[in-house]
Amino acid sequence: MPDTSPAHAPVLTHTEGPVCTITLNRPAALNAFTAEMHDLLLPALHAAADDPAVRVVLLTGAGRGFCAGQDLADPAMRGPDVDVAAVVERFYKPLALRVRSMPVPVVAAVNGVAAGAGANLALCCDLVVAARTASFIQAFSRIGLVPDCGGTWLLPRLVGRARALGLAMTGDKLPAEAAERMGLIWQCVDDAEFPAAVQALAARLAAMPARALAETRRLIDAAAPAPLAEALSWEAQAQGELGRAHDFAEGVTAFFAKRPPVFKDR
Ligand code: T3D
Repeated sequence: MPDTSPAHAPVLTHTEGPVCTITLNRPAALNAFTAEMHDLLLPALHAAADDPAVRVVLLTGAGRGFCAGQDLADPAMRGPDVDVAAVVERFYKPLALRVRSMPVPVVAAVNGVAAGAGANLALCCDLVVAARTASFIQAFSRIGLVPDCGGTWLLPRLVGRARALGLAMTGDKLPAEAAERMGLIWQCVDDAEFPAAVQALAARLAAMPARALAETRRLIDAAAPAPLAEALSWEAQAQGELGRAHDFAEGVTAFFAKRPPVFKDR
Protein backbone atom coordinates (compact mmCIF):
# COMPACT_ATOMS: atom_id res chain seq x y z
CA MET A 1 0.00 0.00 0.00
CA PRO A 2 1.66 3.31 -1.04
CA ASP A 3 2.14 5.99 1.63
CA THR A 4 0.36 8.93 0.06
CA SER A 5 -0.37 11.07 3.10
CA PRO A 6 1.51 14.41 3.24
CA ALA A 7 3.49 14.90 6.48
CA HIS A 8 1.02 17.51 7.80
CA ALA A 9 -2.09 15.39 7.17
CA PRO A 10 -4.12 14.65 10.32
CA VAL A 11 -3.83 10.92 9.67
CA LEU A 12 -0.60 9.35 8.40
CA THR A 13 -0.23 5.87 6.97
CA HIS A 14 3.12 4.14 6.67
CA THR A 15 3.46 0.57 5.53
CA GLU A 16 6.70 -1.28 5.99
CA GLY A 17 6.67 -4.96 5.09
CA PRO A 18 3.59 -6.52 6.71
CA VAL A 19 3.14 -3.73 9.29
CA CYS A 20 0.81 -0.83 8.51
CA THR A 21 1.20 2.03 10.99
CA ILE A 22 -1.61 4.57 11.14
CA THR A 23 -0.74 7.70 13.12
CA LEU A 24 -3.27 10.23 14.41
CA ASN A 25 -1.49 13.46 13.64
CA ARG A 26 -2.87 16.60 15.30
CA PRO A 27 -0.36 16.77 18.15
CA ALA A 28 -1.18 20.37 19.16
CA ALA A 29 -4.70 19.20 20.11
CA LEU A 30 -3.54 15.82 21.46
CA ASN A 31 -4.84 14.26 18.22
CA ALA A 32 -8.47 15.07 19.02
CA PHE A 33 -10.86 13.91 16.31
CA THR A 34 -12.06 16.37 13.72
CA ALA A 35 -14.45 15.45 10.91
CA GLU A 36 -11.48 15.65 8.53
CA MET A 37 -9.57 13.14 10.62
CA HIS A 38 -12.47 10.72 10.60
CA ASP A 39 -12.72 11.12 6.84
CA LEU A 40 -9.10 9.96 6.55
CA LEU A 41 -8.95 7.33 9.29
CA LEU A 42 -11.75 5.05 8.13
CA PRO A 43 -10.46 4.85 4.52
CA ALA A 44 -6.94 4.20 5.88
CA LEU A 45 -8.29 1.22 7.83
CA HIS A 46 -10.27 0.00 4.81
CA ALA A 47 -7.12 0.24 2.67
CA ALA A 48 -5.09 -1.74 5.22
CA ALA A 49 -7.84 -4.37 5.36
CA ASP A 50 -7.87 -4.67 1.57
CA ASP A 51 -4.09 -4.89 1.18
CA PRO A 52 -3.11 -8.57 1.18
CA ALA A 53 0.47 -7.66 2.14
CA VAL A 54 -0.62 -6.10 5.45
CA ARG A 55 -0.66 -8.61 8.33
CA VAL A 56 -0.91 -6.27 11.32
CA VAL A 57 -2.10 -2.69 11.88
CA LEU A 58 -0.55 -0.38 14.47
CA LEU A 59 -2.58 2.59 15.61
CA THR A 60 -0.73 5.35 17.43
CA GLY A 61 -0.61 9.10 18.03
CA ALA A 62 1.89 11.80 17.14
CA GLY A 63 3.43 13.89 19.91
CA ARG A 64 2.65 13.52 23.60
CA GLY A 65 -0.91 12.23 23.30
CA PHE A 66 -2.62 9.23 21.76
CA CYS A 67 -6.02 10.87 21.18
CA ALA A 68 -8.11 13.27 23.29
CA GLY A 69 -11.40 12.06 21.79
CA GLN A 70 -13.81 14.32 19.98
CA ASP A 71 -12.37 17.73 19.09
CA LEU A 72 -14.59 19.92 21.20
CA ALA A 73 -13.81 22.96 19.05
CA ASP A 74 -14.48 21.53 15.58
CA PRO A 75 -17.35 23.58 14.13
CA ALA A 76 -18.29 20.64 11.91
CA MET A 77 -19.04 18.63 15.05
CA ARG A 78 -20.13 21.32 17.53
CA GLY A 79 -22.86 23.89 17.74
CA PRO A 80 -26.63 24.21 18.07
CA ASP A 81 -27.28 22.72 14.64
CA VAL A 82 -25.09 19.66 15.14
CA ASP A 83 -26.90 16.47 16.09
CA VAL A 84 -24.56 14.56 18.42
CA ALA A 85 -26.37 11.28 17.72
CA ALA A 86 -25.71 11.78 14.03
CA VAL A 87 -22.01 12.47 14.75
CA VAL A 88 -21.73 9.22 16.70
CA GLU A 89 -23.63 7.23 14.07
CA ARG A 90 -21.68 8.74 11.20
CA PHE A 91 -18.17 8.62 12.65
CA TYR A 92 -17.65 6.57 15.82
CA LYS A 93 -19.91 3.62 15.10
CA PRO A 94 -18.35 2.73 11.73
CA LEU A 95 -14.88 3.34 13.18
CA ALA A 96 -15.37 0.93 16.10
CA LEU A 97 -16.99 -1.68 13.86
CA ARG A 98 -14.18 -1.37 11.31
CA VAL A 99 -11.46 -1.89 13.92
CA ARG A 100 -13.36 -4.82 15.38
CA SER A 101 -13.75 -6.53 11.98
CA MET A 102 -10.28 -6.08 10.53
CA PRO A 103 -8.95 -9.24 8.88
CA VAL A 104 -5.64 -8.75 10.70
CA PRO A 105 -4.77 -7.97 14.32
CA VAL A 106 -4.89 -4.32 15.35
CA VAL A 107 -2.51 -3.05 18.03
CA ALA A 108 -3.09 0.26 19.82
CA ALA A 109 0.29 1.74 20.66
CA VAL A 110 -0.85 4.24 23.27
CA ASN A 111 2.01 6.71 23.49
CA GLY A 112 0.27 9.22 25.79
CA VAL A 113 -3.09 10.29 27.12
CA ALA A 114 -6.14 8.58 25.60
CA ALA A 115 -9.38 10.34 26.52
CA GLY A 116 -13.04 9.98 25.61
CA ALA A 117 -13.52 8.33 22.23
CA GLY A 118 -9.72 8.24 21.97
CA ALA A 119 -9.56 5.89 24.95
CA ASN A 120 -12.31 3.71 23.57
CA LEU A 121 -10.79 3.62 20.10
CA ALA A 122 -7.67 2.18 21.76
CA LEU A 123 -9.77 -0.31 23.73
CA CYS A 124 -11.46 -1.45 20.50
CA CYS A 125 -8.07 -2.69 19.31
CA ASP A 126 -7.03 -6.30 19.86
CA LEU A 127 -3.95 -5.61 21.93
CA VAL A 128 -3.31 -2.35 23.75
CA VAL A 129 0.28 -1.55 24.64
CA ALA A 130 0.78 1.69 26.55
CA ALA A 131 3.83 3.70 27.51
CA ARG A 132 4.16 3.96 31.29
CA THR A 133 3.41 7.70 31.20
CA ALA A 134 0.24 7.18 29.15
CA SER A 135 -3.20 7.25 30.74
CA PHE A 136 -6.83 6.45 29.99
CA ILE A 137 -9.73 8.79 30.76
CA GLN A 138 -13.43 8.14 30.23
CA ALA A 139 -13.83 11.88 29.88
CA PHE A 140 -17.48 11.76 28.76
CA SER A 141 -19.08 12.23 32.17
CA ARG A 142 -17.03 15.40 32.64
CA ILE A 143 -18.96 16.99 29.77
CA GLY A 144 -22.35 15.39 30.34
CA LEU A 145 -22.13 12.52 27.86
CA VAL A 146 -22.04 8.74 28.07
CA PRO A 147 -19.10 6.65 26.85
CA ASP A 148 -19.25 6.12 23.09
CA CYS A 149 -17.04 4.50 20.45
CA GLY A 150 -18.00 1.19 22.11
CA GLY A 151 -17.22 2.21 25.69
CA THR A 152 -20.42 0.91 27.30
CA TRP A 153 -19.90 -2.46 25.61
CA LEU A 154 -16.13 -2.69 26.04
CA LEU A 155 -15.59 -1.51 29.61
CA PRO A 156 -17.67 -4.10 31.52
CA ARG A 157 -16.30 -6.87 29.32
CA LEU A 158 -12.73 -5.80 30.00
CA VAL A 159 -12.82 -4.94 33.68
CA GLY A 160 -16.27 -5.93 35.04
CA ARG A 161 -19.27 -3.80 35.97
CA ALA A 162 -17.91 -2.25 39.16
CA ARG A 163 -14.75 -0.91 37.57
CA ALA A 164 -16.55 0.01 34.33
CA LEU A 165 -18.95 2.19 36.27
CA GLY A 166 -16.15 3.60 38.42
CA LEU A 167 -14.14 4.65 35.38
CA ALA A 168 -17.12 5.93 33.39
CA MET A 169 -18.86 7.80 36.20
CA THR A 170 -15.83 9.47 37.77
CA GLY A 171 -13.97 10.20 34.53
CA ASP A 172 -10.80 9.82 36.58
CA LYS A 173 -7.44 9.54 34.89
CA LEU A 174 -6.21 5.94 34.99
CA PRO A 175 -2.42 5.60 34.64
CA ALA A 176 -1.23 2.92 32.18
CA GLU A 177 0.22 0.81 34.96
CA ALA A 178 -3.14 0.65 36.77
CA ALA A 179 -4.87 -0.06 33.46
CA GLU A 180 -2.62 -3.07 32.96
CA ARG A 181 -3.17 -4.23 36.54
CA MET A 182 -6.95 -4.19 36.20
CA GLY A 183 -6.92 -5.92 32.81
CA LEU A 184 -8.10 -2.92 30.80
CA ILE A 185 -5.06 -3.21 28.52
CA TRP A 186 -2.59 -5.90 27.54
CA GLN A 187 0.70 -4.31 28.56
CA CYS A 188 2.37 -1.23 29.98
CA VAL A 189 6.04 -0.71 29.15
CA ASP A 190 8.63 1.87 30.12
CA ASP A 191 8.67 4.85 27.78
CA ALA A 192 12.26 4.18 26.71
CA GLU A 193 11.34 0.64 25.67
CA PHE A 194 7.94 1.50 24.18
CA PRO A 195 8.85 1.92 20.47
CA ALA A 196 10.92 -1.27 20.38
CA ALA A 197 8.30 -3.25 22.33
CA VAL A 198 5.57 -2.14 19.93
CA GLN A 199 7.64 -3.05 16.86
CA ALA A 200 8.55 -6.43 18.33
CA LEU A 201 4.90 -7.20 19.06
CA ALA A 202 3.88 -6.12 15.55
CA ALA A 203 6.57 -8.30 13.97
CA ARG A 204 5.49 -11.24 16.10
CA LEU A 205 1.81 -10.83 15.18
CA ALA A 206 2.67 -10.36 11.49
CA ALA A 207 4.21 -13.84 11.45
CA MET A 208 1.11 -15.41 12.99
CA PRO A 209 -1.96 -16.83 11.21
CA ALA A 210 -3.93 -13.62 10.61
CA ARG A 211 -7.14 -15.37 9.66
CA ALA A 212 -7.16 -17.46 12.83
CA LEU A 213 -6.44 -14.36 14.94
CA ALA A 214 -9.30 -12.44 13.32
CA GLU A 215 -11.60 -15.42 13.89
CA THR A 216 -10.47 -15.58 17.52
CA ARG A 217 -11.50 -11.96 18.00
CA ARG A 218 -14.82 -12.53 16.23
CA LEU A 219 -15.66 -15.53 18.40
CA ILE A 220 -14.63 -13.87 21.66
CA ASP A 221 -16.81 -10.86 20.80
CA ALA A 222 -19.74 -13.05 19.76
CA ALA A 223 -19.43 -15.45 22.69
CA ALA A 224 -19.65 -12.86 25.48
CA PRO A 225 -23.45 -12.55 25.67
CA ALA A 226 -24.21 -16.02 24.27
CA PRO A 227 -25.02 -19.24 26.10
CA LEU A 228 -22.12 -21.68 26.40
CA ALA A 229 -23.75 -24.21 24.05
CA GLU A 230 -23.98 -21.59 21.32
CA ALA A 231 -20.36 -20.51 21.85
CA LEU A 232 -19.25 -24.14 21.60
CA SER A 233 -21.09 -24.50 18.27
CA TRP A 234 -19.50 -21.32 16.88
CA GLU A 235 -16.09 -22.63 17.95
CA ALA A 236 -16.75 -25.91 16.15
CA GLN A 237 -17.86 -24.09 13.01
CA ALA A 238 -14.79 -21.83 12.97
CA GLN A 239 -12.42 -24.73 13.65
CA GLY A 240 -14.04 -26.56 10.73
CA GLU A 241 -13.34 -23.68 8.38
CA LEU A 242 -9.84 -23.00 9.70
CA GLY A 243 -9.09 -26.71 9.68
CA ARG A 244 -9.60 -26.76 5.91
CA ALA A 245 -7.39 -23.71 5.31
CA HIS A 246 -3.71 -23.47 4.41
CA ASP A 247 -2.47 -22.12 7.73
CA PHE A 248 -3.61 -25.10 9.77
CA ALA A 249 -1.85 -27.56 7.45
CA GLU A 250 1.23 -25.34 7.44
CA GLY A 251 1.23 -25.00 11.23
CA VAL A 252 1.08 -28.76 11.78
CA THR A 253 3.64 -29.50 9.04
CA ALA A 254 6.04 -26.91 10.48
CA PHE A 255 5.59 -28.31 14.00
CA PHE A 256 6.67 -31.79 12.96
CA ALA A 257 9.41 -30.43 10.68
CA LYS A 258 10.70 -28.41 13.69
CA ARG A 259 10.79 -25.23 11.60
CA PRO A 260 8.96 -21.88 11.94
CA PRO A 261 5.62 -21.86 10.09
CA VAL A 262 4.98 -19.51 7.18
CA PHE A 263 1.36 -18.38 7.48
CA LYS A 264 -0.46 -16.89 4.48
CA ASP A 265 -4.23 -16.93 5.01
CA ARG A 266 -6.24 -13.79 5.66
O1 T3D B 1 -20.12 15.12 19.01
C1 T3D B 1 -19.75 14.73 20.12
O2 T3D B 1 -19.17 15.45 20.94
C2 T3D B 1 -19.98 13.27 20.48
C3 T3D B 1 -18.75 12.52 20.58
C4 T3D B 1 -18.07 12.42 21.73
C5 T3D B 1 -16.82 11.64 21.81
C6 T3D B 1 -15.85 12.15 22.85
O3 T3D B 1 -14.69 11.81 22.74
S1 T3D B 1 -16.39 13.14 24.10
C7 T3D B 1 -14.89 13.46 25.02
C8 T3D B 1 -14.08 14.55 24.41
N1 T3D B 1 -12.78 14.69 25.02
C9 T3D B 1 -12.60 15.31 26.18
O4 T3D B 1 -13.51 15.76 26.82
C10 T3D B 1 -11.16 15.44 26.64
C11 T3D B 1 -10.76 16.90 26.69
N2 T3D B 1 -9.36 17.04 27.02
C12 T3D B 1 -8.89 16.92 28.27
O5 T3D B 1 -9.61 16.68 29.21
C13 T3D B 1 -7.43 17.15 28.46
O6 T3D B 1 -6.93 17.83 27.34
C14 T3D B 1 -6.62 15.85 28.66
C15 T3D B 1 -6.95 15.26 30.01
C16 T3D B 1 -6.91 14.84 27.54
C17 T3D B 1 -5.10 16.18 28.61
O7 T3D B 1 -4.84 17.22 29.54
P1 T3D B 1 -3.43 18.01 29.47
O8 T3D B 1 -3.42 18.93 30.61
O9 T3D B 1 -2.34 17.02 29.33
O10 T3D B 1 -3.47 18.82 28.09
P2 T3D B 1 -4.32 20.15 27.77
O11 T3D B 1 -3.51 21.33 28.06
O12 T3D B 1 -5.68 20.06 28.32
O13 T3D B 1 -4.49 19.97 26.16
C18 T3D B 1 -3.44 20.33 25.27
C19 T3D B 1 -4.05 21.06 24.11
O14 T3D B 1 -4.94 20.16 23.43
C20 T3D B 1 -4.90 22.24 24.57
O15 T3D B 1 -4.82 23.22 23.55
P3 T3D B 1 -3.98 24.60 23.83
O16 T3D B 1 -4.53 25.21 25.05
O17 T3D B 1 -2.56 24.13 24.01
O18 T3D B 1 -4.20 25.38 22.59
C21 T3D B 1 -6.30 21.69 24.59
O19 T3D B 1 -7.30 22.64 24.41
C22 T3D B 1 -6.24 20.74 23.38
N3 T3D B 1 -7.25 19.68 23.51
C23 T3D B 1 -7.20 18.64 24.37
N4 T3D B 1 -8.30 17.89 24.21
C24 T3D B 1 -9.03 18.47 23.25
C25 T3D B 1 -8.37 19.61 22.80
N5 T3D B 1 -8.86 20.39 21.84
C26 T3D B 1 -10.06 20.04 21.30
N6 T3D B 1 -10.75 18.96 21.71
C27 T3D B 1 -10.28 18.15 22.66
N7 T3D B 1 -10.96 17.04 23.00
